[in-house]
Amino acid sequence: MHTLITLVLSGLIFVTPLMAENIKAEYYLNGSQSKTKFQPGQPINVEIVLNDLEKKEVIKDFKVMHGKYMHMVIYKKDLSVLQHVHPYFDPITGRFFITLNMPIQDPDNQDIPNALIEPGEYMIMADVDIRFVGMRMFMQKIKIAGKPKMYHLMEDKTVGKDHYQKVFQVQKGKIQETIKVDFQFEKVSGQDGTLINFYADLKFKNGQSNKYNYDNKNFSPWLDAGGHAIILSNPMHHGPHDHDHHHFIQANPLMMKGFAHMHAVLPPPEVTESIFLFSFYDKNILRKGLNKIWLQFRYKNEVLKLPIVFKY
Ligand SMILES: [Cu+2]
Repeated sequence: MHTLITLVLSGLIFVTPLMAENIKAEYYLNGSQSKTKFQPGQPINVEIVLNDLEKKEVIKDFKVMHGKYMHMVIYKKDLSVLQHVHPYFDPITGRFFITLNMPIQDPDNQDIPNALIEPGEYMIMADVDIRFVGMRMFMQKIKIAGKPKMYHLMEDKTVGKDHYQKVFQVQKGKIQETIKVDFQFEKVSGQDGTLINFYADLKFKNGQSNKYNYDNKNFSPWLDAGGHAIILSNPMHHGPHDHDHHHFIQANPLMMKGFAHMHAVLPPPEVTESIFLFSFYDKNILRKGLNKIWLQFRYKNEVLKLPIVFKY
């Protein structure tokens, strides 16, 4: 079974000694707990400390998940921007930290330099796996000054039922590629939810010709997974208070409404196709209507981010 699903299930079955309500996250943005508005492109230092309110101490015992102690997703309210970064962890103080909008060479943090340059409202979601507690998510709103440009989600081109095709012109670091993504999903009903299988088939344009070929040998794992995918449901269709219910702490992050984070294995080198399978057990989590998925792969040592808007 998929790791994430296993984690959800184990989180539900075992009663953990430390309840989510007894954890308090402190977010410091440029050293302040109250300042949440910044200029576009200005360096923003994000620090997170998690407190165990029962023991009255900082939590320092985390488990590595997909190669990192913390995964951070930052998205603009209209879903036009999504950044996936990994704060650094100081085991002595228990402090997580990352500076956004700064040049950096870290291959696992390619989204840092231009993380917050567009004016608008953003949500920061930080995922951790606390030992003896489980996975938790802590959220913080942040605003980038200026007149925000709001984009409406537009469904991408369908070629069949729950089936999309999109061509991306990718220019990143040393690579310049035209990538055709064939994306489809199927729903498999279960007892207590629906298993959704998302298939992403990636082909690369062959020079000037109109041919697209598979290129399995140039994929490599990123953070212990062959592929990553993050889905956010269209927040615009729902009340602006939707997020306020989260109170910075999710009792079970994977049950968060309108959010999914999935992983896929690398297609084995002996097969010619590059089809990535992402599975998600949807217990009324994704909303009906438009959703946006960001597929992430490591290709020729660059981490690609390929977004598709689909109807769910
Ligand atoms: Cu991550």
